[in-house]
Amino acid sequence: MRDAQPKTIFLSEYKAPDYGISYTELHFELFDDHSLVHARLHFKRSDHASDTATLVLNGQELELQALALDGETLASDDYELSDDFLCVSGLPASGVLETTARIYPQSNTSLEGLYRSRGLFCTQCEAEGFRKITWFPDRPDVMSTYHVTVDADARQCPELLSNGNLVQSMELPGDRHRAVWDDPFPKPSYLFALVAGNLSRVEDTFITMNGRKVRLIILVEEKDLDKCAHAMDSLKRSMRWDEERFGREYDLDVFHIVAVDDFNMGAMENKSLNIFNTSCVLAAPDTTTDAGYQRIESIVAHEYFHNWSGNRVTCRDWFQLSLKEGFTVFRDAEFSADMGSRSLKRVEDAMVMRTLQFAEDAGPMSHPVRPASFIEISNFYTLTVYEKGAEVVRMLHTLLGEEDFRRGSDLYFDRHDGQAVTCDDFVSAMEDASGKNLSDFKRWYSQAGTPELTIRDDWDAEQGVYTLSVSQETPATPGQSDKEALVIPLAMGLLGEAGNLRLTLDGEAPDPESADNTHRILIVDKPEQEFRFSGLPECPTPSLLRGFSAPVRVDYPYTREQLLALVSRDDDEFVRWDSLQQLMVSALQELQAEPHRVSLDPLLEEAVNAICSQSLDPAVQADMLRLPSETYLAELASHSGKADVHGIFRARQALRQALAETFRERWQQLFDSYRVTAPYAAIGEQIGARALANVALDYLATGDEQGVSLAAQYYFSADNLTNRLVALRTVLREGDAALGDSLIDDFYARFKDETLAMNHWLSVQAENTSGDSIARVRALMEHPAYDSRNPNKIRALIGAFANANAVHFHKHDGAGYRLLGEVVETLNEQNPQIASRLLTPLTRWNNYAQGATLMRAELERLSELPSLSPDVYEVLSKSLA
Ligand code: 0A1
Ligand code: ZN
Repeated sequence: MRDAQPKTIFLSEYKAPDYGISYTELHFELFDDHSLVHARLHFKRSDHASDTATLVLNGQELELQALALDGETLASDDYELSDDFLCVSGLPASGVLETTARIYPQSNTSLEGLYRSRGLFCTQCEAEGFRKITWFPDRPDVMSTYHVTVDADARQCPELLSNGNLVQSMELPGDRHRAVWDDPFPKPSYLFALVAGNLSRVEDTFITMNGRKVRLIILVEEKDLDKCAHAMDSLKRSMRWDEERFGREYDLDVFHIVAVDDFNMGAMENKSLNIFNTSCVLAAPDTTTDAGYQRIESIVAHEYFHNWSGNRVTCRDWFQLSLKEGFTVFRDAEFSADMGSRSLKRVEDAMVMRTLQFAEDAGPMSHPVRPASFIEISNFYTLTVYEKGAEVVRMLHTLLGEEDFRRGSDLYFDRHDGQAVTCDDFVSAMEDASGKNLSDFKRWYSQAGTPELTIRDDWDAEQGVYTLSVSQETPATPGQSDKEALVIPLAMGLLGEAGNLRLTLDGEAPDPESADNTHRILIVDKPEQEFRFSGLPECPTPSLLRGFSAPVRVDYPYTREQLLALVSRDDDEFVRWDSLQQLMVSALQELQAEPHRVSLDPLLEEAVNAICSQSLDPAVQADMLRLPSETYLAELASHSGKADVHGIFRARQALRQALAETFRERWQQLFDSYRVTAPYAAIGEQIGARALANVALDYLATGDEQGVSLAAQYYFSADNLTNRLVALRTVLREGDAALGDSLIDDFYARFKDETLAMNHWLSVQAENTSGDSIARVRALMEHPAYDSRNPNKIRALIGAFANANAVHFHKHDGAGYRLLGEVVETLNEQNPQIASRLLTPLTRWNNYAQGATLMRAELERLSELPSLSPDVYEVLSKSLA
């Protein structure tokens, strides 16, 4: 926390460093009440730097104990020490700078740098945490090899780990011991890691494509040893997949995953020593949902894939964050698609984009995939950098095709191995490998906001010619009022009475041989364009943005009949899902306008019938039959006006009720036929069946006493967390309060010692809209199951309340906003990263008619606090601008 106004950093001001550090020796002495960090930095002046250049080292919250150059203590006029820097001048062209820092991991609550989680020493250095460990040029373009010595108490810390290979271990006097680690791969400081503590291990091996044996080690608290199998399997599958799909082999003889309870994010890809939030590694049927199992698989894969896309080739500066994150999310999404169902993964990713990323892109923190400026980089680990960044890579894949894309990725890794590079370098490799000019495409990296495609059509019955007119527009975003046209791959087809029609696009020779002549990728790259299809026997219905081929909104005036046709018969499962969502959205909008309307639109009824009766992947079917979420509906409403969360809530209740009643028999049939009776396994087949049976159960219990008792029975007979939570949520929503309370108590009695299950217990109650949610959340903040310093608990209770209980968060008296504001106020001092993330729902004040004034007032109150962290300051100042 500093009092000076935080500074904005600009991409345009990037300068290569004046000194490199080729080799870094660190010696840690860990004690209970403090730690000492001795560093020996082997520096070398860069060719471009002047002889008098200063060596600038970042350092925060460090106490200087010793400082020497090439073995000689430095005189005080040779260096300058401030809160954030150590600057040394008068240096030779190369040499060794030695420092000793005293630090206090036990009182580090920010969870950046070296800190303690349940006694365990662990580190989190991305993005700028290394500077809280020692003085160093803490920027990703300074890559160094590391040699790390760790000394600690032998009984408290039997495990001493760092990156690379263990080269020595020995006992020391006074019941202490030492381990020495050497990492031969040059890396930026953000990939440094250290772990010391009492952990138990699960071990396995992997034989790489070239026959090398790699030891795989997962380290957890002893009580969690039985929850590691799923992560280990996921790791082995990821390693094989990266060899097969991207030709990437693991490069060291050992790979560690360590699970820690107190962690700001999901996980971290430190070289050979990944550190994970326990919630992203540990899996057991009673404490992990199906979605949790899938999330663990994809995060384990994501972190592993970073070994190439992030570690071997890293980012030149933090503006390039999406270079590693967008590419790695694309890689993990492809992995998940290959492990499970491709259409399901696409539908679920599109849901996240449209619900959350579009909202971010339209809000006050909107920024391009490659931001041009920031105050605090931690605020830019966003859906835009990660998910939209991955969509940008996916579009490149679509434009180039799998073969050229793979060639481009091979070239990128070959060309830049061991370097810190930019998004431009990535695109250049794709250009050079494919021979395609991607200079216009690159605007996706620099332009913020969600483009909107307005599509209209014309049918010339006489000529059999169908014309699509497409125009694109990207709305202004903060600091970017003028937008240019983007290159948008628009995947599409045309649906006729008997199925998808063969397509002949003007200017394209008909190709009767092509097996795939009902599907096209139109390249939309101008403000306005026309695409003419000839030789058509009938006026078609356009099937647009198949597979969510670009992160854009589409405005085409579908009739309900057309949507029904697409739901029932289109070839593309994303379009089928989306069309049913559109039918539900328009039914919900009507219900909002006319709350007493009773009858269900017959076309929606037919569409639901069609989906229920076809044999589709049950997991996709389940997503199709679920109501659009309140958050998505609020995002849509605020795109065209203001959102009324109370109206949305009531309309959803009414539509749920109507669907429940109209299809009662269907729900019963689906529930009976998909209910899983075999013992729990987190395998695709069971996960899909459970999803569908559980959607059916939710409808069965809607406004129906018998259905509620069925849900209660389902709760008690569940052998897994997925079913138990679905039943619990349903009973809380539909049953009486006494029954709800008894299940909440039962859940607590069963799982009070399982902290990850307790997180769900907190969330379910925070999201429960019955009764006084605010009083309940405040009471839970005092409950032993809560811990106001643990990010998982904060997200589970406060995050769930603010993001998933809109009617109470937006209570008219502003009590929900105040609750969030109070928590942010405390966290601003304790853990600024979590504080600023938690603020997100308040930053969207402009989307709401009723709450706007009170939401802004809460932001203003916070902005007047005496010592704002840069993290919170940035979000507040941009939200109030
Ligand atoms: N690079 C990690 C995410 C991560 C980012 C920042 C962190 O601390 C501020 C921690 C983890 C990933 O993409 O998984
Ligand atoms: Zn990542």
